[in-house]
Amino acid sequence: MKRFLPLPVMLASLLVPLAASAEPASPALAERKETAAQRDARMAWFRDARFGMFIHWGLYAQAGGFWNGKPTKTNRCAEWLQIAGKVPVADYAAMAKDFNPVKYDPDAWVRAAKAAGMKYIVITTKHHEGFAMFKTAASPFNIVDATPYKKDAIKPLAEACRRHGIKLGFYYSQNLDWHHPGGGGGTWDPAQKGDPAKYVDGVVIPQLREILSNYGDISVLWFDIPGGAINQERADRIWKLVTEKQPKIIINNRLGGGYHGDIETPENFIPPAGFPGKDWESCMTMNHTWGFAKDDHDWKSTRTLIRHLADIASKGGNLLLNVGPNEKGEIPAPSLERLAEVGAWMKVNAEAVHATRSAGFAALPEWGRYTQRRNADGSTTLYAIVFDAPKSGEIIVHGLANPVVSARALGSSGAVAAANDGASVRVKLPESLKDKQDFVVAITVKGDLRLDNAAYPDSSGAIRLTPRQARCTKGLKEEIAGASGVDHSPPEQHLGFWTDAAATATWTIKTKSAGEYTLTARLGLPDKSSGSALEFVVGGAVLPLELESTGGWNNYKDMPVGTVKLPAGESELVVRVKTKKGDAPCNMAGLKLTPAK
Ligand code: FHN
Repeated sequence: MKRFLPLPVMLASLLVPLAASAEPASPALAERKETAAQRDARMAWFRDARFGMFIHWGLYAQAGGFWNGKPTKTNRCAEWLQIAGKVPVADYAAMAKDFNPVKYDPDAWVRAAKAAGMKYIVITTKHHEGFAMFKTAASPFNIVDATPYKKDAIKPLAEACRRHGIKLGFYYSQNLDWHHPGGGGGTWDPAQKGDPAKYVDGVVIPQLREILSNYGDISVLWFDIPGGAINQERADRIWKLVTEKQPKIIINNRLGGGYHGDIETPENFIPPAGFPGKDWESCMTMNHTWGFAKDDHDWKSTRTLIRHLADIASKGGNLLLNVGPNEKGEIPAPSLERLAEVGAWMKVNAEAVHATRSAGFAALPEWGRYTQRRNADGSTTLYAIVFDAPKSGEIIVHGLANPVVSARALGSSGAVAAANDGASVRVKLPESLKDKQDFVVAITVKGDLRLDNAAYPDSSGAIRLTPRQARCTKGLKEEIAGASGVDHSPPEQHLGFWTDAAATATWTIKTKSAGEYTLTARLGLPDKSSGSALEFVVGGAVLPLELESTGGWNNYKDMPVGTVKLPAGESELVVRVKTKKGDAPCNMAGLKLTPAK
C-alpha cells in the first residue's frame, strides 16, 4: 500500500547508482574533515548497536490525534495534527495549559529500551509543532514555561541514559515549525508569518546550542525535513555549531544545504540491499503514527519487528523503533509488550545482531537472513537467522566455500550438524528446531567469508538471478532507491543506467543436475524505449526478447523469454542489448528460471 505524506515531507528518494564495490564515503569524510579511520572510530558504536529507540513525545500527545472530538491526522500520523486540522497557533498552544505528564518515568523508559536490546535512544526535543520538551530561553513555548508540569523532560532522560549506559540522541525539527513566525510549513495562520532568517537565528540556533550544551554527551542529532527555512548559509552555520559543540556526534542526512551527514534514513522501509558502503538506519513505527494516537491500535506483531530487525542488521543497518508516549508520559502498553517480547528474543539471539556486520551474500536466503562476526582467532561466525525452518529440516548456505569448524543453535542444546558440500554448507537441524521459527544457527568457519554469489536453485528448484549477483560491464550498474523519507514503496532494486548498448550483465549459475527451465525477465521501460530488444545467452542458446513499454523505468513486469536448458554444474547467463531505443533499453530487476513442467 502506498502512503504519501504531504509534499514538504516527501523527500526525494534518490536513485543512487551503486558501483559493484562499496560506495566511497568521501562526502561524509570531507564534511567532517576526518580520515576513514577517524570516521570508523566515530561510527563504531553505531555500527555495533544495530538497534535503538525512537521517542516521539510532544504537546501533540495531549491531543492524541483528535481535535474538537474528531480524528485529525495527516496520513495516520498524530504528530501532524496541527497541519491536518489547520489549527490556529493560539488554539494549538492553549493545549499546553493542560499538558501535565505526571506519569513520566524516564528511568523506566530507558530500562524498557535496554531490556529490549536497544543501545541508544533518540527523542524529539522539538517537533514540527515548535513545542520544546526542554527549558529554552529562545521561546516560552516549552514544557517548563508553558505547562503545569514545569519540568524539563530531557534532563532526567539524559541522566537515566547515563545511569544505564544507553547513548542519547536528539531529534530536532530545524525547518518545519508551525508555531514560531518564519518557521517552515506554517501557511494557515497569519501568526505563522515571519522571516525564516529570524526564525533560524532566534529559535533554531539558540535551541540547538542549548540541547548540545546542557545535557552532556549527545550521540546523535536527528534533523528532519530539509529545505524550506534552511538554506545553504544557515545549514553551514548549523553544521558548524553542531560539530563544534559535539565533535563526535553522528548527524543524519536530513539537515539540508547539501550535507550528506553520516547516516541514510529510510523510513518505514528496508532497502532491498541496504546501502552498501554507507551507514544507515531504518526508522519504524510500531503502529502507523509516530506521535501518540488514541485510536491507532494497529500494532505490528512482535514477529514482524524481530524479522525487520534481522533483515536490517543483515544488510548492515540499524533499526530505530519508535514509541509514542501519551499525554500522561506513559509508553502505550502494546508498545511495552512488544519491547519486552523482542527483548526476550534478543536475550537468546543478541549475538546474531549486536556488533555483527552484513555477511555480503548477494542473494537473500529464502528461509531468513545472515549476519557475520569476525573472531579474534581469524575464524568467522556466520549467523543464519532462520525465520521459517525449511520442511526438509536442513538449511543450505549456498556459495560458502570456507571450511566448517562448528555449528550450534543459539538457545538450544540440540546438536547441529554442518558440513561442506562443494561450494555450499549443509546444516541439518536438530529435531527440536524442525518446525520452529525465528531461531539462529551460528556456523563458525575458517578465515574471512569467501562467497561465490552464484545463483543456486531454491527449495522449489527455481533459480532467481538478483541484481546484486550480476557482473556488469561499464554502462550498466546496480541502483536502488536511497529512500530517505516517508513510507512509500520505492523502486525495486535493479540494474539500470543501461546507456551503453555494448554493456552486458552476466550471472553464474550452479546446479547439481542438468535441467530445462522457463526463463522470465522482470523489466521496466518507458514508452520511448519501446522497440528495444535484448538477447539472453544461456545454455548454448540465444533467446531474443522484443520490449514494449511497461509505463516507466520502475514499473516492472515479468516478461516470458523462453525455455532454456542448463547443464549440471556451473554455467553462465549473459544479457546483452540487441536494439536500444531512447536512453536505454530498460531497467532489469532480475531474472527467474523456473523448472519446466
Ligand atoms: O514529519 C516527520 C514525521 O512526523 C516523523 O517525525 C518522521 C520520523 O522520521 N519524520 C518526518 C516524516 O518523514
